[in-house]
Amino acid sequence: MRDAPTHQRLDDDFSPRPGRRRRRRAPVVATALAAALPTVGAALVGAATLTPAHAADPEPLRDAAARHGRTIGVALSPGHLSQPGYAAIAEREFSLVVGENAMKWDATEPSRGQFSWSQADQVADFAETHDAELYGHTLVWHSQLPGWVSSLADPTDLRAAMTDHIDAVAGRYAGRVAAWDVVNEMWNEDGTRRDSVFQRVLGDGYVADALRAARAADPQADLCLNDYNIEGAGAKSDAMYRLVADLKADGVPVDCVGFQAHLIGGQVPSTLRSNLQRFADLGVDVRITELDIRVPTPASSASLAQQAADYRTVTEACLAVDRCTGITVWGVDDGHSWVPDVFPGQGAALLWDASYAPKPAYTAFADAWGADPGDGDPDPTDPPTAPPADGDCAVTWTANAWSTGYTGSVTLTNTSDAAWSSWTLAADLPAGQHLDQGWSATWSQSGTTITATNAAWNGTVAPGASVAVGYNASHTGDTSAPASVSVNGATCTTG
Ligand code: 9MR
Repeated sequence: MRDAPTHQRLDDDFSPRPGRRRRRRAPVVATALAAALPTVGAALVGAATLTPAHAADPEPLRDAAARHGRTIGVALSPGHLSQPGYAAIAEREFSLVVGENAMKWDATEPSRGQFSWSQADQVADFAETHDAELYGHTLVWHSQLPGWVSSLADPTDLRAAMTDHIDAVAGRYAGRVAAWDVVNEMWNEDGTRRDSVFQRVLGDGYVADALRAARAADPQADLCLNDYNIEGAGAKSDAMYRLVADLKADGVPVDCVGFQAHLIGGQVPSTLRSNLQRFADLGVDVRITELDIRVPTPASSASLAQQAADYRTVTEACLAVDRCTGITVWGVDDGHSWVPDVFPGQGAALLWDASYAPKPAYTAFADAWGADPGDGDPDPTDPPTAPPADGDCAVTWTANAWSTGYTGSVTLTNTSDAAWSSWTLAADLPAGQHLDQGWSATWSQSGTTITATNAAWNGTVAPGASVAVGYNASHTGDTSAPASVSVNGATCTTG
């Protein structure tokens, strides 16, 4: 979203426009939460099992980035949100969301004038629900382009198709999108223009036309040009640099350049920082827009260590450039990455592995952003955490039984005023019941007592939020629910 400039922009001829919002978040600071917490009294029990946020879970990446006035983004595929591990990371960690495919031409206008918004709307809604910026990707690109566009040969017709598309897509999300990749991947490696239908039929000027059309459709969004292999100095990067300089000199609206950064482990360009800086010095924002760092698979611990160092290097380069608005990673986890499909034998390119476990790359990335690792070291800025009180949780417990067994479904709701950063449920099973196996938590039984401790992806439960878990058990006739259930040592209300 275009904002009041924190730097002297060279594009003052385009400003001010109404309705600009600040892009950068206010830094996160310790709040008056401590004062709002209830007085600790005799009714509070079980302090030992409720861990303060800094002692259990690492700080969300987005909060660390906010302290730098930047965002950490993710490429989201809404179809994957049904997987709890994917959704939990996407919801918790990122302050910017871009559709991995949802806003591309083939997804939004598969036939001329016939628009399809369901995927794109899901991404936009996800961003809003989770207080993340929405980044638009992409309006004009040679790939994922429907055949009806590629076959247009008349310049007037193609220009109309392009501007109509921009008008419809950028217009629909106007006011919601912080920045658009208006033109994507326009360059060959040698710095000549890629031979797309737009280039062939419309010539060099299609880029300026697209930018102007985007500005008309959404006057608030920042307008970016985006490409890969422009992260370091070289012919392709030089071509983009000259184009941006020329566009600005000609008064064409361009606000930002996206550096995709689909990198190879051990090969972060040494000129990354200086290259970002020279673009910033043209008066545009810069961003790492599609970061992933691929390694040979199966990944060795040495390659994952190198990858971790690379994620740190990229972060440090962005942080060293004042106009670098942040970093977007191109996917949540290694199980949902484009890389192995396109580069067989390579992959493991993201921060979480295919089981949603954080990788060394995550640890290095989080550390480079200054995130509190949640290792229990006291953080003087953390507010004190109150121990849980009876009634701070609510539980529903149902059994779907057959003659000798049943499936138990348990929903825990945090009815307290403070988020849980981890949770342990404890209950006594009625006589004759025995736990066989459970899911969405680590389950165990000792005597009649069963305990379930959160999985890696569902430990954080906001006030008012719920988490569902389940288990299978045997029984000898009594399938009733436990008489009493506690979470983190506090007795829950049941119902
Ligand atoms: O990650 C995207 C993948 O799911 C698609 O199949 C692919 C189609 O071209 O596009 C991928 O995303 C690309 C992005 O839109 C532009 N830069 C390169 C990305 C990786 O190919």
